[in-house]
Amino acid sequence: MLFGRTHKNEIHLPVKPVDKWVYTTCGYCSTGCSLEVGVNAAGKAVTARGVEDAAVNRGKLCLKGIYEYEVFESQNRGTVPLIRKNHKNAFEEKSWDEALDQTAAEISRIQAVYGRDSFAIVSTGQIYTEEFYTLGKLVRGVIRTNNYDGNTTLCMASAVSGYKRSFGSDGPPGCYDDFEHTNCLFAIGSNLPEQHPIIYYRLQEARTRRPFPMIVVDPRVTMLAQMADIHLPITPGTDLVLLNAMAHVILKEGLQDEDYIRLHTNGFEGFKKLVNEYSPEKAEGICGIAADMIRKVARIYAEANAAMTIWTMGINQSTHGSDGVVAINNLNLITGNIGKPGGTALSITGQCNAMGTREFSSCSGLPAYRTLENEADRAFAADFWGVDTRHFPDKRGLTETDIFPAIERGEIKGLWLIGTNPMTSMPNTPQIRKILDQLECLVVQDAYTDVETVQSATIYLPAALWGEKTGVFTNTERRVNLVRKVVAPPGKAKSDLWIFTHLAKRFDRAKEIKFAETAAEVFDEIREISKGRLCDYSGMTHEKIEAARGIQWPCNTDNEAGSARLYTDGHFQYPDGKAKLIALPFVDNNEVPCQEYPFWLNSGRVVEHWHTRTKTGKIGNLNKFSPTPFMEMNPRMAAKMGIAAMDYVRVISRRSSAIVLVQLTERVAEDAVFIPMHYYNCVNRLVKGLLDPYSRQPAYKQSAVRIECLMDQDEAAKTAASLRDY
Ligand SMILES: Nc1nc2c(c(=O)[nH]1)N[C@H]1C(S)=C(S)[C@@H](COP(=O)(O)OP(=O)(O)OC[C@H]3O[C@@H](n4cnc5c(=O)[nH]c(N)nc54)[C@H](O)[C@@H]3O)O[C@H]1N2
Ligand SMILES: Nc1nc2c(c(=O)[nH]1)N[C@H]1C(S)=C(S)[C@@H](COP(=O)(O)OP(=O)(O)OC[C@H]3O[C@@H](n4cnc5c(=O)[nH]c(N)nc54)[C@H](O)[C@@H]3O)O[C@H]1N2
Ligand code: SF4
Ligand SMILES: [Mo]
Repeated sequence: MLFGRTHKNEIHLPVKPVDKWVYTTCGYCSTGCSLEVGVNAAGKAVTARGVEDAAVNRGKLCLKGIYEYEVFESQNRGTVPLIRKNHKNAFEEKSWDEALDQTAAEISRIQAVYGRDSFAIVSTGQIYTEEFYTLGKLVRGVIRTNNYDGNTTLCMASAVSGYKRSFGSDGPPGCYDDFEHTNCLFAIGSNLPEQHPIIYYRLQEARTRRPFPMIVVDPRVTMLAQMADIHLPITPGTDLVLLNAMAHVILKEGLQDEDYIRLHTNGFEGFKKLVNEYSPEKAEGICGIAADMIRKVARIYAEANAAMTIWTMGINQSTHGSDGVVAINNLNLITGNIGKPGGTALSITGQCNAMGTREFSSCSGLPAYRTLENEADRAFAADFWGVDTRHFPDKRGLTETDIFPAIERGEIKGLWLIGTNPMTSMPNTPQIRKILDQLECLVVQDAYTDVETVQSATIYLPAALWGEKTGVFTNTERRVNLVRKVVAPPGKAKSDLWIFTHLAKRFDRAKEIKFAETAAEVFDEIREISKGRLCDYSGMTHEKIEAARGIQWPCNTDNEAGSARLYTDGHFQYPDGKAKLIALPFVDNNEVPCQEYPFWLNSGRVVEHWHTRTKTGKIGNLNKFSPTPFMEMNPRMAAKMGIAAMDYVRVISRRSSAIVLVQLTERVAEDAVFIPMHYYNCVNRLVKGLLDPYSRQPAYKQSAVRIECLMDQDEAAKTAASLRDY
């Protein structure tokens, strides 16, 4: 006899006639999945599929990638340039000529009246590398403001800073294939299954084939923590203490790799002296992890033939973000786990092209990891572009998080935002609104008109989105991958590349500088300018990239197929070729819970939404999972406070307050709550966002709040809705 449901209806997949499949790379997270979009005979995108022979995703996609093609027909796309006198007036539709003339005129006027650096520019991690490169040339060569940054300061700045301090350069040394070789995975402040689902799939596939211990450090019981062998629910903001104590145990018990330390590092003595002060017992008192457990994980890590660490925002978004990254690098250097299969310190990147901006946007320096501080680098870039080297500043200007206070102080009068929405994503958003409204000119270049920042804009430039233009992204493992144009942008929207090159034409000083107009031509320039650098693209072309389904830099004539790992020979980017071991004392400077604000406020992401939801909030199959702001709260604490599931509560910090629905879950500790970052007028009204001293990245993960019950739930629902509607 047969058991089970033997009589099943056949599965019928809806027929979507596809005329051609267009090769792209997903435009959400930095996993970098290859996906093909199916286009019908009428030229409409109707479906998508993962690319089976792609090294990254092997045919798989997460739910965001599957539905990404629906953005082509999403609501509230910008289709025409808009201008108004100030944010209180109504917008008027304008031609591109009028909008670009006015943008150039405003930049010139503000610079003439208040000085070169009084006009600031903040871009993104979500446009193509060719666009970043062109923007960099426009800003450094033509506009010449030094107050130019990317939203990557909210995201990857601590990883960049930490890599530079340890290895002498930015650049993640490892790759996803390291999961196939490692004997221990240490994941700290990263929730891979929700935020990088396909990297997680690669990890799980490797663990299924060949089990190895996974240790997860996160104050919240995330999906990754649930899959771990050991979960360390650390006291928020104290990772540095745990990492120092692990190094303490390793050195005390002689588990370090002496040869590696001697041959490839500097600074061992000072480092040893410092970690000697961080006994597991002392660490336990600060980070809340039992001393014996610290000893245990340190031994597992150091005794593994190959051990790797991955991390994301739990480390980067902290007052010791940069130090946390250096501490991870320290741990890997003393155990000889850099540049070897399965032995690495791999920062899991955020946005689809956060790497591209680091490599080529010239935000914090000059193209291909050149720096403004280095005279030879300045001379090279000036000569390459045909710019007088004296126009380059000799150190980087303000970061995004310092640009806003400078606007408040009246030092910056004009701002151009490209592909970022600080009115929802920066800490303390009520203050951000006041600051933006203070500007004489705010230019917003975005694909959508309902981006909250547009409410304060004087000029709005409608941009084409992913898949409406051609170009490349670099993913977490340094893999450069191609997005081909699938459909035309709506209305008069133009690619960012088009906008940059056409804006450049408005400035007399651009006359001597050549701006390539197509992505393929710009890519040729990138190949040339990167030749011989760590991020060498010289062996790649768009066609080669598509055929290989992505190529990892460095790629040149010696390395035609690209490079899986950096520093395989133990030679680092410091002049003497050695990495630095750096002593890192822990400074406890966070906002911590107190009697008046007794809860830790943690914030982050859910799998179905992307950041400020300008894209995913409009895709029905994604938005339906979490259409409203909510807060995870521990059921025991909720019961003590008389709060039931799905109640509205008011959450109050020293900055402001927000109203959220309560979701009860054991994922959070009794003294902690978690609110996703995706909703306007919500968690970032509350977040303090203290800055890391090196990276200037905000500590989004640690603030103190209190919770108030609301008697009139109908009224609360109305207030919550009105807060969202601005
Ligand atoms: N679905 C989806 N995926 C995304 C994104 C998205 O918006 N949606 N955004 C992309 C971007 S830009 C980024 S940067 C990444 C972010 O990817 P992740 O960093 O993995 O995601 P987050 O949820 O921001 O934070 C990760 C974890 O840090 C933990 N954490 C909080 N405080 C601490 C602490 O003090 N110590 C430690 N060790 N951990 C702590 C949080 O509890 C949380 O589980 O995701 C990328 N992928
Ligand atoms: N509380 C809290 N806040 C956080 C975080 C957190 O963990 N907690 N995480 C921080 C992190 S890691 C990040 S990365 C930031 C993200 O913060 P933002 O960058 O502000 O968020 P996005 O919603 O991704 O904004 C990108 C914008 O670019 C537009 N866009 C998309 N594609 C294109 C294009 O091709 N061209 C142009 N011109 N525009 C385009 C989108 O419509 C959108 O408005 O948020 C930060 N804020
Ligand atoms: S894992 Fe990231 S890159 Fe891959 S499909 Fe999902 S959102 Fe896109
Ligand atoms: Mo990010």
